[in-house]
Amino acid sequence: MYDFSADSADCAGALEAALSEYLTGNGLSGPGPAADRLIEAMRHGSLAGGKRLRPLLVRQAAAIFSVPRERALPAGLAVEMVHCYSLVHDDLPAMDDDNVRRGRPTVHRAYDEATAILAGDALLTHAFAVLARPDCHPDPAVRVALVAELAAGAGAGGMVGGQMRDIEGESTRFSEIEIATMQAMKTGALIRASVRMGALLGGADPRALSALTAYAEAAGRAFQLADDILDVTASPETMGKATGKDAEAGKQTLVSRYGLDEARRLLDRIVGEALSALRTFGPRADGLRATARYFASREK
Ligand code: GRG
Repeated sequence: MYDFSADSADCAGALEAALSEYLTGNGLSGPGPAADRLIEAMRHGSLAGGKRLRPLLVRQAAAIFSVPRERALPAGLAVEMVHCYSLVHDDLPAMDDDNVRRGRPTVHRAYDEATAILAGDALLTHAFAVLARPDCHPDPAVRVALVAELAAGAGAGGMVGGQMRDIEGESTRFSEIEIATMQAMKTGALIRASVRMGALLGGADPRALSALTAYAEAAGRAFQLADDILDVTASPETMGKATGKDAEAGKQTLVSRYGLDEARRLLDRIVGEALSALRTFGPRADGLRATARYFASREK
């Protein structure tokens, strides 16, 4: 039987080790050596802490096609590096202006703003270098497909574009569809890319890829809705109110629009959608099933 706790802990451990090994002077050198301060800031922004859910999704989607977990690690590493870069940049004064991330000072607090910008840039850039390496997949066509998938998820039509819409929403009232679109891009696009990259590693046919895309889109919505619910319920000051840190910062969420009870009902429905998208897959999709359920029940 699939054990979510064991698999997610194993994935997080493997990811942390691979990331730590990659983020050394040797791994990062180009025509010249990477500056120590830059390497330290990249390590600060990506190692220690983090649930490593996106690499887990890559691994779980790949498992449907019997891809061994270690073969899914480089693609998972690339997605996690993009995720960590987005958090480093999201914390900057020009964005959310946060002082703490994963229980530690944010990169611009521990170093300085310019270093945090550059550390995020370098994490993003090297993510694609990881995908280009032959150990990511022996077939260069698959590696190219992985690069295109991650770029689409991370770029202007995905995460970065969603962040732009989120910023625009601070001065415009969004419709519910606009909130959902912004969230599908900002948070959902990288979750979608993670699942699809696992499917690409496994050589999924178009039908399987489309079913897994439907799963990923629902899972991404569930993840964001749970995040918005936690924003309200996990903080003692806002407990029971439909205003958490994000809502107070002017961010529009489905919780601030519907209220907590309706948001919780919606979350259950979305998790149901994610699970039904997996109905043609057998027990090998139990990992993805467990993650969708975890998204709805997580406490951090
Ligand atoms: C700045 C280009 C750019 C993009 C920022 C991802 C993002 C877009 C902003 C993060 C803000 C945020 C808290 C969004 C809510 C959803 C989310 C991505 C939460 C953090 O992801 P987790 O819970 O984090 O997987 P860990 O720390 O476990 O990796």
